[in-house]
Amino acid sequence: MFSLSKNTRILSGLLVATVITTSFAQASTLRDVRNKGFLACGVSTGIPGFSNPDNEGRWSGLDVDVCRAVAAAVFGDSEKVRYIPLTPADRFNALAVGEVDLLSRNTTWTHTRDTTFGLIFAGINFYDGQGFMVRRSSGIESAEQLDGAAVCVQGGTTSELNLADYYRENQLRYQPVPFATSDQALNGFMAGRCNVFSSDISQLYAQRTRFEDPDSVMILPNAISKEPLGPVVRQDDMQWYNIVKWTLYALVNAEEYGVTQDNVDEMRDSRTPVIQRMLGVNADTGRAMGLSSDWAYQIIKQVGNYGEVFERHVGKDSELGFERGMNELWSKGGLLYAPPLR
Ligand SMILES: N[C@@H](CCC(=O)N[C@@H](CS)C(=O)NCC(=O)O)C(=O)O
Repeated sequence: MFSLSKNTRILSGLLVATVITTSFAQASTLRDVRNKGFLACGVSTGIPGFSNPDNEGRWSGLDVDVCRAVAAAVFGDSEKVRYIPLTPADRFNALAVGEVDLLSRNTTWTHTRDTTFGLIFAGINFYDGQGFMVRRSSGIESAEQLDGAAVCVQGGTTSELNLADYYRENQLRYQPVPFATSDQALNGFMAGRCNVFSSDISQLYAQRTRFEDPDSVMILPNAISKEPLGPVVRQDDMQWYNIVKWTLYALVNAEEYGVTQDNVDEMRDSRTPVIQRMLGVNADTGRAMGLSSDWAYQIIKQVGNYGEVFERHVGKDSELGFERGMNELWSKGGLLYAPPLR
């Protein structure tokens, strides 16, 4: 029989061995990203306002700005991003196997995705819900009239799963018509393969801009689910998780403290301690994450604060025309609440 002390020695030896192996095995996405010189960011195959390429293949949108903000924090250069378009069905595997360093693509945070894929959500950059789009000529005005409808939807999404819940709960019948990409789903709807197109409401508004006559379709007032959308990383790298999480918080905190792309240089002279800390004046909030002290300054200078990003891509003067609603700061009645940078 082992004596207690021998047992303890063995245990502590095991513990040291485990610590050593795990620290050797510890993933460093930050190091890998810096070595290759760019951030591989997984985006959608094309959703206006969120992640969408122009005719020259330049990507823009609310989700793209999360990629750009992370690159600004990591490299001091928001341009060092390679965008990898991913369908809903491919996105999680692409992240899990390391094809992308970050998934930033209208992806709903759910329990299954957070706990069973080896992945973790770093936060929420858009609060959404699932809705329905119909042709105006259909005469349908509310979701309750959708009994027996053929519903175009993308496979591998929460939209597909929520539909099943919604119809079961309301004891209605429906015929799902699944598609792999948003283009295919939209074309299916346009070609009359279904009566309804169901997806996150933000994406329905985005898709509506692609109709020759956007007024020929309408989005029903019902929201049948909660869709908190946000960026996702691999679960094995807490440093990288913190970098992405605090990049989101920096965007939100900057808005809360009135720091904008235009005034960020003047704000370096601000006497407000929280702003000084945020911009790396007299404080270094970067070092513990492996970043330089001006990481948040670079985000704001190159990308802007959350409000600026929102207005630029999806706000009331953009093609999508959204009010801030739930995506407003907590101090103005919305849900955005970033922990303090200290
Ligand atoms: N938020 C939902 C739905 C996301 C989703 O992929 N929606 C479609 C709706 S149009 C889309 O973005 N497609 C873009 C693409 O296929 O690249 C989820 O995470 O499952």
